[in-house]
Amino acid sequence: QSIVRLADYRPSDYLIDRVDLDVRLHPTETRVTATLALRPNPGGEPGAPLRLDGDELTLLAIALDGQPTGPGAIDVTPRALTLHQPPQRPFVLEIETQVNPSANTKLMGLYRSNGVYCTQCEADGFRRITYFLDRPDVMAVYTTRIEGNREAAPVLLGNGNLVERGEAGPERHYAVWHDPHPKPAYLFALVGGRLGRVAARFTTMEGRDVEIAVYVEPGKEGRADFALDAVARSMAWDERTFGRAYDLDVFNVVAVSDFNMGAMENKGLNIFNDKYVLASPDTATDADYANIEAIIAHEYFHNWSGNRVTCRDWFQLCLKEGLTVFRDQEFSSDERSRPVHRIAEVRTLRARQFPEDAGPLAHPVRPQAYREINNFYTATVYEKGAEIVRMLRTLLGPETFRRGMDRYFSTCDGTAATVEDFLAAFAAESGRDLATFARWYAQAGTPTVAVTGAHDPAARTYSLTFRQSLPRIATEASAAAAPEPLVIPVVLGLVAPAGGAVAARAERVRDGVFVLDRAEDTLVFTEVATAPVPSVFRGFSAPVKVEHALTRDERLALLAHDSDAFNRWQAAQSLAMEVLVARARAGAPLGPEAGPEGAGLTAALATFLDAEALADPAFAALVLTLPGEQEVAQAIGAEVDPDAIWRARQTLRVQLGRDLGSRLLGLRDALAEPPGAPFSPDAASAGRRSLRNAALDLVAAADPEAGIALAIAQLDAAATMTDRLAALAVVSLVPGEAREAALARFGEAYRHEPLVLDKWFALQAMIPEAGTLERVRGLMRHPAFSLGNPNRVRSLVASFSLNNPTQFHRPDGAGYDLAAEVVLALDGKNPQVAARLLTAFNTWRMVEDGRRRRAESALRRVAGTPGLSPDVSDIAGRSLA
Ligand code: BAL
Ligand code: ZN
Repeated sequence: QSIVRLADYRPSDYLIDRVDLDVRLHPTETRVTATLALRPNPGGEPGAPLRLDGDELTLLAIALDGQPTGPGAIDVTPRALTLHQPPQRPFVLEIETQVNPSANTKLMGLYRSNGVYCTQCEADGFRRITYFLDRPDVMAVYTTRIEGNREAAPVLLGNGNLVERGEAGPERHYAVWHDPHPKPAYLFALVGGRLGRVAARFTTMEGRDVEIAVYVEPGKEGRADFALDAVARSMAWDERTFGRAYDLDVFNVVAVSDFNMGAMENKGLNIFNDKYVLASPDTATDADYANIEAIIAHEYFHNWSGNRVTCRDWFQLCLKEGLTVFRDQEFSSDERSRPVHRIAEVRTLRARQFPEDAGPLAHPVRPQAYREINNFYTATVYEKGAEIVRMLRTLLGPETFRRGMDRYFSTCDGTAATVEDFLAAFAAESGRDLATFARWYAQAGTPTVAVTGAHDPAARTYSLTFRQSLPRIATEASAAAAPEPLVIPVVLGLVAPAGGAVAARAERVRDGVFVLDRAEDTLVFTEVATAPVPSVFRGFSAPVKVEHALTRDERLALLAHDSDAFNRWQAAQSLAMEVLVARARAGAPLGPEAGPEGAGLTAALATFLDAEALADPAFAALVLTLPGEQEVAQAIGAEVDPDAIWRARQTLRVQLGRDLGSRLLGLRDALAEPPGAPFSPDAASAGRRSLRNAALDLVAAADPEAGIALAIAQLDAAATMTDRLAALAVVSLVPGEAREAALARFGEAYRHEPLVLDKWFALQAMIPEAGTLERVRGLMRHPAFSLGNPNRVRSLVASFSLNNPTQFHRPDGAGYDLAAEVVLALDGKNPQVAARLLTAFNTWRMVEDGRRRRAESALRRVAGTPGLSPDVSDIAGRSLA
């Protein structure tokens, strides 16, 4: 497995201007004729051989300018077709290949999902359809003729606009699609199958009449309306917010049930994991609705940030992904509640990206080298990539940022761009040198910023000193270089301990932003008569760990009085984190009391709930939610005992439930939906449900008997999947017959609903009890489970490995063994999903010695297995390095 380095980038020696594809769909013998209009690239090496990528293709025929190629003119290996002496003028290659969609378990290239033909080409799946220059800087105009059986594939979809359709013999028909926008091969897509459809029309700000359609399994059309509406809202938002209009006459979304990713932004033909399309109150939770809306928006927004402007090479993946995550986060914030969404974003970042950045798989947002690009669709590229764009907006201000975006889109439209092109647009609009800011793209690891404050009553000044430190991280591309200081925007303010803002001034704070761009810096506020409480990194203005030694009273003041909702939430989290870390470090047993600090927290939460819970239930639910076990593990950092963390968290949950119990029950009643109230997935309704269910969860932690009775009543009466699943989650934490009966009833009720069974699998896989491992093994034999379906694997095995720390990290190593066994069983079928599962071992070096040795031995067993895929061998190798 060879290493690919950014430093070795060279333009392609040849370009492809036009691609005419003729795809004759057949379950096992699909034939693809590709007619490629090629020419030497003036920027390439004259006379170089033409090497086309291929993967698991059967070559049937090849012709150069209409003539068969002579003996010795080409070489064909499993991974390439080489034309030794290509003409040094424009020429046409016609290549006929055969593929077997039914045998394609990797779900890359052309495959069948529940009988529907579909494709996935990012990053390098197009080479599994035909031989091609499968790299994103080769952009061509595609015309695709798709032919299929009329009964099995009445719907035939391609990129672009439909230009022709007709009969192709007694049983077959065809459709021709033309996409006028040049695109890289990774954005190619086709679909053929029996599908239901919902559709609407959207008129763009440029006056284009667009037909939007969502295709789903027949009979599930009623579950596609929310996704359809989300497409229209996304189109309108991108026009309003970024001035970007859609550019084809149709926009199609197709939901399939076997999909490696969440969704894919193919030009004009987005293909989705059906989990992120199908929604009904009975089958989807509020979280599902929010995810569907966000992912529909994300894929749609790629039409500009990804498709119209694409990436020069895969090292630039963050250019489209980080930017598009930022755009979808902004969309969700505008459509829902901005502070609540920001907290959700940060929780995801801390739960997924921070551990990645602290473990053996750490890499810069723009990696310098890779062995397998599929392993770089990571939280770092996506989520930290989005944080970089957000920081840029904070540093430049919203107006300059928007002008920079306009310039980026207009100067790079139709090109395959780089991070440098992106930053150049903002540098040009702002007149600022962004070279130092660019370090965010190059340096791995989460920075820590230590903050100390000092009040000088005589001088009436308040000074804040910031000290940034960065981990030194070696990657495959480079030894650990000494990291250089980053440009860190600190949004901040001063809060009076009894409430109200402090009207202090500091010269270097502009619009509430201080820019920390050296290792250490001190900011001085003047006219500060009494000691304030500093509120720093408001809105989580930079993806850093903040070490801020505030007293408990200062944190309580922020929780009560900060004008920044994020920092109010953060104050509650920090108070809880101190309790959790102290108890976990001490290895404290399960107990009724989390100590005096816990009591202080519950008292503050009582005041908060009384004053504000009913006004903003979604925010209140987040304030009540304790930091997750993985986040506590990160805070402890080394020699982690996951059982001690679970006990600490459980003890504090019990204390919150007990001390706040009557309030929580009161809120639950006050927020109850009137019987027969119509369902709405909007943020306000979802927020009420989330607080009711957070309340139930804590009440049940303190009093399992009462909790399970309430939960079973809720389970029976629930009108939504949100309430039903939340109740089942509460029941699942209390061992006994009631739990088993409730689980069995739920499994039986939804036995024909795979996406609901996924929730049921996940919930059981996350039970923090010793019996869970056997339960997971048992569920792997459930008729609805299949290693062939990525959603099933993620629900059951990934939920166990990634979201059940006490059981994955069982002291006897059986959790590691299970994960390793599934990785190996899956690798031959679907290496991408297997490799993703193996990343569960990312934190193995952090756990205490006994577990660490067992995790290492499971990892070594995987790494030493002959015939591993490049995907799994890459993750195993880097995890052990
Ligand atoms: N491009 C892969 C799926 C996504 O991030 O949109
Ligand atoms: Zn994306």
